[in-house]
Amino acid sequence: MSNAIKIHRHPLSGHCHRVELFAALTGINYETIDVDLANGTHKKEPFLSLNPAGLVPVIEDADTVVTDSNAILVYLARKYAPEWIPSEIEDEALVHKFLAFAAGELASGPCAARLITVFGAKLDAERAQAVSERAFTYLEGYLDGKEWLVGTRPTIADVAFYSYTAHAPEGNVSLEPYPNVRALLARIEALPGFVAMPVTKVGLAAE
Ligand SMILES: N[C@@H](CCC(=O)N[C@@H](CS)C(=O)NCC(=O)O)C(=O)O
Repeated sequence: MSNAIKIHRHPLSGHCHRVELFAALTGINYETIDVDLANGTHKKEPFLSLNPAGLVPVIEDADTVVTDSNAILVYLARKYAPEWIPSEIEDEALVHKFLAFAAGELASGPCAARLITVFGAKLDAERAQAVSERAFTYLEGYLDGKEWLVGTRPTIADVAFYSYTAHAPEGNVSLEPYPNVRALLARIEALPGFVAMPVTKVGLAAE
C-alpha cells in the first residue's frame, strides 16, 4: 500500500495549491485526488466525513485527517520538514501572523477577486480590489530589504503567501506596482521542487 499523503483538492484552488506546493518543495510523497466542486461532491458523503465544513483542501496521512490549508502546512512542516517553521519565538510568531494574513487579507482580497473571474462567484469586485491593493501595499513596504517574509530562509509563511498572490492578475489585480512582492514570487518559483498552479486566462492574465 502506498504511503503517499492524499491531498483532496481542486486543481484551480489556491488554498489547495499551497498544500501541494509545500509537499513538492519538501519532497513529501503525495498524491492528489480531485474533488468535483462544480457537482457538489464536497457537500456530500463520503467527503463530509473527511471535512464536515465541506471545503478543500483536506489531507489524509495514513489515519490522520487534517483540514484547512494553513493547519495542513503547520502539520506537514512539524512532522516532515521542521526547518520550514522557525524555532526562534519571535520568528515563529511572525509566521503565524502571515498565516493569518493569508487567511484574512489574501482570502478576502486576491482570492475573492479571482473567485469572481474564474468561478463566477457573486462577490463584491470593488471591495476585493481595494482589499488586495491595501494588502499588497503593506507587503511591498514590509518586504523592503528582505528576501523572505520571515528570517533568512523560506518558511510556510512564504508558501501561504504564494498561490493567491501569483494568480492575483486573474482577478484583475495588477502586481506591477509591487516589485518586492514580485521578487518574492520569483524566489519561491526558483526553489527546487516548485510546482505551479495552472493559469486561467481571465482578467489581466487573458492579455
Ligand atoms: N480556510 C480554508 C478555506 C478553504 C476554501 O475556501 N476552499 C474552497 C476552495 S478554494 C472551497 O472548498 N470551496 C467550496 C465551497 O465553498 O463550497 C482553508 O484554508 O483551507
